[in-house]
Amino acid sequence: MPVPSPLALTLPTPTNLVFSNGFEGQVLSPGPTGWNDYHLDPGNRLVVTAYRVREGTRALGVYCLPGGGASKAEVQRTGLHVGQGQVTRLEWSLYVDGDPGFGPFFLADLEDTSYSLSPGVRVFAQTDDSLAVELKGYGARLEQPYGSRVPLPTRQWVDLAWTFLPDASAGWVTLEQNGVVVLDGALRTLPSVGDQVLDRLGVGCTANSGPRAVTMFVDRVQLFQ
Ligand SMILES: [Ca+2]
Repeated sequence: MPVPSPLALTLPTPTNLVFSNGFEGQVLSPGPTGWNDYHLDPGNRLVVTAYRVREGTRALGVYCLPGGGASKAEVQRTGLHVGQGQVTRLEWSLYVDGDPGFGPFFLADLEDTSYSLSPGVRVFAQTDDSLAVELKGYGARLEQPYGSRVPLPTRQWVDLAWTFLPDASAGWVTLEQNGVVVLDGALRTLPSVGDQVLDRLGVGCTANSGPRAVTMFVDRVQLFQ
């Protein structure tokens, strides 16, 4: 399997922590560190568990049935403000407890809830399990180049860091997988010109478009600006 050399990041790394949750305390809470909403479709499950943990004593367990773009099991943080030019970085860890070949599977998104269908940016595993980023509804997608794609490994914890410059015309995205830069390129990252603000973070199974049910674990979620 080809493994690309680490690249120099082209975006600055924001260090102001605006949200942090590792599923240790009261998970759903209106306070500054809690998840304040969730989306759970019938048959799917969200549980706080000590079974697999990246950090601390608890993590989020996610079970998500396949269902095109309609099957979700995610926790959400609303009331965020990710606007034009505000470089934003999401760090989180996940463990896909199953065989390779689970994609397409959507792992995290930041959306504008003030518009119909909540347009926004999202990280997903493609059919070959390599990670990509797209602007939902606009056909804008940044993929790893063929020949050097690094699949998201399964049955192990993976640390992800997604940094992006929100911009309706000149956006930029980097994605690090276990410290290796797997995406670094231009991508439109805001739905339209103007005062568009991405206000809701979702992590977990933000959509299972793959061939089978997926069990995964999520921990150590941090958002920087
Ligand atoms: Ca934890």
